[in-house]
Amino acid sequence: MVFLRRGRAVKVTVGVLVVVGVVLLLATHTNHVPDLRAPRALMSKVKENVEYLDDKNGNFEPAEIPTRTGPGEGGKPYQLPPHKQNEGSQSVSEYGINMVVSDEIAMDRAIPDTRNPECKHWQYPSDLPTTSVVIVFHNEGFSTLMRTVHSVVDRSPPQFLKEVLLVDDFSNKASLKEPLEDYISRWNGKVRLIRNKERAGLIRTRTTGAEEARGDVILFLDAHCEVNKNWLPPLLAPIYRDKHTMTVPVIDGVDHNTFEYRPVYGAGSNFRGIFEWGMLYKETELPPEIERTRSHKSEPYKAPTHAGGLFAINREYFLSLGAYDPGLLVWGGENFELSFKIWQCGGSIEWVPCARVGHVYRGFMPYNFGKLAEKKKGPLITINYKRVIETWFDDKYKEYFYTREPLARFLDMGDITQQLELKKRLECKSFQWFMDNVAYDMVRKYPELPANLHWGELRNAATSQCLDTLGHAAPSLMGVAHCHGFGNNQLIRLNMEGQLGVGERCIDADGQGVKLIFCRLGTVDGPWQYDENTHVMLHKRLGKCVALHPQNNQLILLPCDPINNYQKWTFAKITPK
Ligand code: UD2
Ligand code: MN
Repeated sequence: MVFLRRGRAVKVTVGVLVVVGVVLLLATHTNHVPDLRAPRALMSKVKENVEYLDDKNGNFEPAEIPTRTGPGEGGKPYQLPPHKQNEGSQSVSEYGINMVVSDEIAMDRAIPDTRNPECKHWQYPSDLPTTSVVIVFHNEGFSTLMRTVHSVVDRSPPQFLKEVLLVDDFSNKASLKEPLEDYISRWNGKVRLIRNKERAGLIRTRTTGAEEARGDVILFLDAHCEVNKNWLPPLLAPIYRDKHTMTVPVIDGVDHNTFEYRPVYGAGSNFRGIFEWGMLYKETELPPEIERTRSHKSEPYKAPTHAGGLFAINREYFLSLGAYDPGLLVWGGENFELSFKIWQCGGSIEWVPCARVGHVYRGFMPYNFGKLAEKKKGPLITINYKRVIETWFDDKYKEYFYTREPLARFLDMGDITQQLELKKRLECKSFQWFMDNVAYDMVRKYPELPANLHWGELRNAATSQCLDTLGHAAPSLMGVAHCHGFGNNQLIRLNMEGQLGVGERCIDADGQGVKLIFCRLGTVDGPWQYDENTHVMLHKRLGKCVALHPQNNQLILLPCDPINNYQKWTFAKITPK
């Protein structure tokens, strides 16, 4: 487990070379080239490795900071006193974040070190690339934005931090005008601010940030983050080794109400980013194939995709990939676009357990898409997904997306000629290659989808109402409601294997009624059979049919009666609005 730079190898003694040989052999043997120098305590297998350490290498672990007390210190939750709670709730509706709480907490508070203890021992080269941390923001709260900046400046070795580049996506809050400029002047130019002249959305604003950045590496963060101890070197080292590698930190949670800092999972667990066929982002445990090749749980590992907000990449490499597809609008899908592009066109993505960053997950999106959304008809995020899959998926896989999101077929995604040209010019590999070599564990959870036999609103013949999730999250009872023709909670699909689905959820039934449930991972079949002639929906396992109770309007299963209108259902067409 050695991180060796070519130039330095000449200096080492013959004895050391033998050890290096053994190590390299081991590495090729396991078909796994480790990224970082192993924790020294764990090196005994290959002898002490002190020889490889030249004095310029280091682990960049900062000194312990004396514990402070105060609101939110140590990542503890903070509760407002009663007389401030009202104001607090109001700020949540404005920002999706309790800004009154945030304002009470020091902008340079301490947070718990959530890393695997091994992380303290990794050694990194001394000449890692310089970094521009790029933070795009639109109407974010001042203290959360500045807490992000403080954490970056305070927890990054200064020689690797070229700058923090703030890119304002046309915010209109007074606190983000002069007060922001005044505040960042304390960093004497290390923190730079540029502003969009009109709203561009987060995706295009990130591309602007990349173009303007001055560091070798660009590292994107959301505007409500707190980076954890010694987060930067582990993200830079894999890029230093191979500049076609993009790196991703592990994202811890910061509560939007109390600012409690919570590790997303224990230091011993590792997950990686995947997606389901409706292009919802998911995470899954490291597959055994990868786990087997690893000698340390704190080592970086390859991952098919990432959540989107937080990652580092060589700036020129990012720009050579065309940055983000400029046709993507505002928010969503850009994480997939970049991931497929990187993997299929010869690069790779690594998740880095020793880099932890806290992120405030908001309950809702506090901003609207403004004029950017008016220009496009149809749900903007699905349009983004469509651009991405039409560019990067093979035909077979495109069908899975349209099976899961049938309305997407009718959406206008704009022109993707340039994206297809880029794919050709860079001689990118097929999506099948990506599925076979990178995301091979995905089908274990999200198998290839059988086609839909029917989809649309499921209308009852007696009341003309439609089956509806009623906006409830699974698991919950399904109901009926006035048919609205927009799809969403009323867009029901029945596939060839008898699975009834709505969005990413499935429908089943028991003695209590018809239920919205979590689909059983790894399966695509279900208990349903629809009779196109009699219009009954049979639950094969229970041998009964879906009926609407004439008195209480609830859904129940009854012995099938094809004459009874309360048991008759038709799939009615939905067209995108
Ligand atoms: C996630 C990502 C986010 C982005 C998004 C999909 C994480 C932790 N977050 O949603 O980075 O990839 O998925 O696109 O992975 N912003 C603008 N202009 C806008 C809208 C947002 O500059 O028009 C800024 C916003 O202030 C924030 C960043 O973009 O700094 C991300 O937006 P978000 O925090 O609302 O996205 P999030 O975390 O829900
Ligand atoms: Mn965010």
